Amino acid sequence: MVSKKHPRYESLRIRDKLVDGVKKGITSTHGLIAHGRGEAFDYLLGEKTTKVAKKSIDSAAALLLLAKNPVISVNGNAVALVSNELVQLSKILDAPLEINIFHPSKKREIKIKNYLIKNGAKEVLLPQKNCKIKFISSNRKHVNKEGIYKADVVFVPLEDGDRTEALVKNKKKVIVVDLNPMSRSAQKATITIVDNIIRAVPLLIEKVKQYKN
Ligand code: PTJ
Repeated sequence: MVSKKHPRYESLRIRDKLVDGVKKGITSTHGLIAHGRGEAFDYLLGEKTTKVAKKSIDSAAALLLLAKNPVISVNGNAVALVSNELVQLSKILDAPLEINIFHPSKKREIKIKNYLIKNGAKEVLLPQKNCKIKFISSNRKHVNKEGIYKADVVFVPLEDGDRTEALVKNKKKVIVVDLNPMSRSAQKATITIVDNIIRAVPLLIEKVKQYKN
C-alpha cells in the first residue's frame, strides 16, 4: 500500500489497480506494459483533462444518447481501472457491456464477466463463435449478436488500434479514450477522447446525466 503522502500517490494508486487486476486474472500481463505507455503520455499532458478532451467528452455523450443500439466494449485494462463506472454508464445508457479482449483467453473473459456482475452489471455479453464483424483477422472479430454486431455506436475505453479501424469500416461510430493521440485507435475513431480513462469515464457519466435531464 502506497502512502498518501507520496508525491506520486495517485499515479502509484492507479498502478496498484492494474497489478491487482493481473492478480485477479482479469487483466493481461501485457496490460501492465500498455498502462506504462499510457502513463507516459498522461505525464506529458499534465495528468489533467484538457479543454479539447472535455469537448470530445461532450460530443461523445451526445452521440451515445442519440444511438439506437449503443454498446460498451470492455477489456482487461478498462475493467481493472473503471469497472464500477462502466457498469454505471451501461445502466444510464441502457447499453450492454461486451467483453472483447486482444490477448485471447476464455478463462479471462469469464473472470471479467463475473467481476462486472459482482460490481452490479445486469448484462455482460461475450463474443460468439458464429458471429463476426468484417475487416479484422484476429480473434477480436468475434462479437455478440445482441451487442457489437448490431450496435450503431461502440464505446471503447482504450485498446490496441486495429479493431477500431475495423469497427468503423463495419459502419459503426466508434468513441475511443486513448492517451496517445497518435495511436491507430485515436486516429481512426469517430470521436477520440485523449485522456486517462480514470478521469474521462466519470466525466462522461456526468455529461450523459446532464444531457438526459
Ligand atoms: O485485455 P486485453 O487482452 O484486451 O489487452 C488490453 C491491452 C490494453 C493490453 C491491449 O489492447 C493492448 O496491447 O493495447 P496497446 O496496443 O498497448 O494500446 C493501449 C493504448 O491505450 C495505448 O495507446 C496507451 O497509450 C493507451 N492507454 C493506456 N492506459 C491508458 C490509456 N489510455 C487512456 N487511459 C489509460 N489509463
